[in-house]
Amino acid sequence: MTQDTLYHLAIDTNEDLPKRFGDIRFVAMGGSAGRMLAFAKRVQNELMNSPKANEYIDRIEMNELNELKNVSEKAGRYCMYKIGPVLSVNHGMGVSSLNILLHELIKLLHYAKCRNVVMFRIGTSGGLGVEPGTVVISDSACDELLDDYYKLNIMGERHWRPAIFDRSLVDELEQLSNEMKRNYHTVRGRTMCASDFYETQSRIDGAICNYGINEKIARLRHLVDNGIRNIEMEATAFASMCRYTGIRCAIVCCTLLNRLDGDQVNVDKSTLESYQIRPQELILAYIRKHL
Ligand code: R2B
Ligand code: URA
Repeated sequence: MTQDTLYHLAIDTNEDLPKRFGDIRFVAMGGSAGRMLAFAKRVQNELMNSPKANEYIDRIEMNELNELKNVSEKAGRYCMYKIGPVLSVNHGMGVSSLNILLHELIKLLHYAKCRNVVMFRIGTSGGLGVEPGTVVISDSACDELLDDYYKLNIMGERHWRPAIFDRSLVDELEQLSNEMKRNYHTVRGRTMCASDFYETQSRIDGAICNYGINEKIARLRHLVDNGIRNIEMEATAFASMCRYTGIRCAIVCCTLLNRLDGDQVNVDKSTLESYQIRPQELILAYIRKHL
């Protein structure tokens, strides 16, 4: 389009997008705004300590207070930071929120004439049969019916779009994580994308629940038997939208609990923070390697 408003990002094509965003090579996203600001600061620190710091310094968007600038602040929906070749942005919770962001982000990258961009989701999830704090690198994504597709109703018709990840990227992340010094497990596995946090994730602690604990455990074991290692709420949309538009992508999530042991997320704040840093460390290692 010759004129386009990326409404939820508060960006439009009236400005020189190739000049401002044309150097983007890595996009990292995760649900929470705070986590993506924290990641942006880690990237800033990494770039400022790299041999090419001089090159990057003018490519980091700062506000009047000399802090990282939320370039989408005016829209009041997502927080987005530009740190040299890296965009760090939060996608909110669930497929619908992620879908809106991806449409506008992919258009932004197109208008800015970016090439060979890699996208990551660094998220949280519920683990299945893994110790809390384990990191899962998704090698496939399915919905609650165990179909490896993102299903969309478009123009009155059901569309099934394959939710497939780039195998070479998954292999590389697995290899990188094996080389990292760490005191937690990292596994590769299938990720189930649910459309809510409670009933479609087989929880029994929601406001509405029509099954008991035995049915819940049987269901979760069935998921484990089908290779599923974690449950979250964005994977099928992320994998399929990136694949459809030719963008390499990967999802790395920490697990906050083992769902076979319970439903409540009640880890203390510092433990939670230490878990959430784990996927960030891996993606930062990838970016460092490819800078
Ligand atoms: C993981 O955590 C969020 C729900 O708590 C959701 O965005 C997801 O995928
Ligand atoms: N996010 C989810 O979607 N599920 C969990 O159990 C934990 C985090």
